[in-house]
Amino acid sequence: MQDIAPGTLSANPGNLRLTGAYLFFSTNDGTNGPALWSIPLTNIPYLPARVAARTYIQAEDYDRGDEGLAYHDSDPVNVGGQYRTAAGVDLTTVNSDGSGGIMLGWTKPGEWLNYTLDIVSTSAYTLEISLATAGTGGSFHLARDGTDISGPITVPDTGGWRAWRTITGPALSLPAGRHTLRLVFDSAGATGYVANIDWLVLDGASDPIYLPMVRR
Ligand SMILES: [Ca+2]
Ligand SMILES: [Ca+2]
Repeated sequence: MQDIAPGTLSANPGNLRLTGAYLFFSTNDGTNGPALWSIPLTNIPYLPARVAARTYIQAEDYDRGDEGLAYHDSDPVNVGGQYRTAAGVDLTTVNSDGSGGIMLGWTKPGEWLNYTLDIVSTSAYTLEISLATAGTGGSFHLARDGTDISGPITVPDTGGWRAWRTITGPALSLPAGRHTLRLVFDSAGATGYVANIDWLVLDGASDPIYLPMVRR
């Protein structure tokens, strides 16, 4: 554990950047013993929680946190330049005229995004995904707490990068409690990209999920 010299925190208020999974606090007795308490710096939903039985997960509302903790993107720039401009995840508008909210674009194999969910009751949830692609060859999967729970989801050719289609994925079994759902991009089509994603829906009929508040 690394101590911060007295005065450092107040020397540049507003300019302190913290990286890592947790911020630990311990006593100043020189022993660097166990932390008294800690603040998580990842697994933090981007927006306040709400409840819905039919739950929209907006792709752009991935968890707060740094590259390698909340997401992995192949370059540090937000290529689309919209919404969360300080992170490397590539976001732009759903429609070319700027309408329709925000989508995730420029997705490459190996990239991933985390979504922290608080699931009230163990249930099977149907999965729908709004996506757009030009050409075939893309695939991705969903993992829960590091385990693949969807298998490969093949991306159809929707006829263009803003030609949106909703596809139905496999039913997902989600246990009660706090879990991390990870969207993982696996293979790309001829363009080198996997798919543009607008949103995912988890529909548990009467079983709600707490998760980041949606924007329509
Ligand atoms: Ca990027
Ligand atoms: Ca990307």
